[in-house]
Amino acid sequence: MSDQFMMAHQDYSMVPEDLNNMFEGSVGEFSYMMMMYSGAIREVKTKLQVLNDELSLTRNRNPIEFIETRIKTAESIANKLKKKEMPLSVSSVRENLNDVAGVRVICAFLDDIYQIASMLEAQDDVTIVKTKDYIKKPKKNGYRSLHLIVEVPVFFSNGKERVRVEIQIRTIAMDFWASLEHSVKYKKNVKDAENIVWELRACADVINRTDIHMQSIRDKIAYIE
Ligand code: 0O2
Repeated sequence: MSDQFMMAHQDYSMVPEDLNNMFEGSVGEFSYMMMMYSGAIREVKTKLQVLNDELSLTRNRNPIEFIETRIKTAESIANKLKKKEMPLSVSSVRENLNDVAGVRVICAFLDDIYQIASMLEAQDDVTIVKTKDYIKKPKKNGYRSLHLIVEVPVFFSNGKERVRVEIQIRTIAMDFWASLEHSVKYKKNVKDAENIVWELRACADVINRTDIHMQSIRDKIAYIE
């Protein structure tokens, strides 16, 4: 596994024993917040699965290859808040972090990414908080992906909460690249690091051209179907 994303849900009740030293407030409050994020992930995942099922029936193809989810660990939440020089409290997490709940959607083709994004945007209980299009405007290192920060309602016994989720949508090829790049980033003492950065950048360009080419082949096939 390359990063914290995985197929199954993490247990949100698993919080470190020294949590009290990391965050203001009780462990109960923190666990409740994590449970809310977990609920939001389920809501988003279900929405995506329903869309995929519908397109499978109406267009005879599945735009989504697979979906991964992850909840940031308490430790990485604390690290991110410290880096941003924000207070370490439950309210600060909710106000200042957009990616505690993460959903990654892997598609075969470029068009699928934008189709999934626009279908989600059209749902009236989904609020788009922010869009970062790293496909149209890739990062310097070659990273490509469409990021949506959304807010979805999660229903509890005493009412509903609007909870933020970061959705990363990318092709299989972009995902392959990002996994390797992520693992390099977190490895210490990588030999010839400068050259690896250059090589990854070159691979990102090849992958981009291949994604565009694959899309054009698919369009030709779809035309004669
Ligand atoms: P992890 O381990 O995946 O959780 P923000 O304050 O939210 O605007 P942030 O968090 O830098 O700023 O937002 P951005 O740029 O949208 O990045 C969020 C996530 O996208 C990252 O989370 C990564 O998962 C992924 N990502 C962004 N840039 C890169 C990159 O250059 N390479 C790879 N492999 N992934 C990237 P985390 O918290 O960094 O990591």
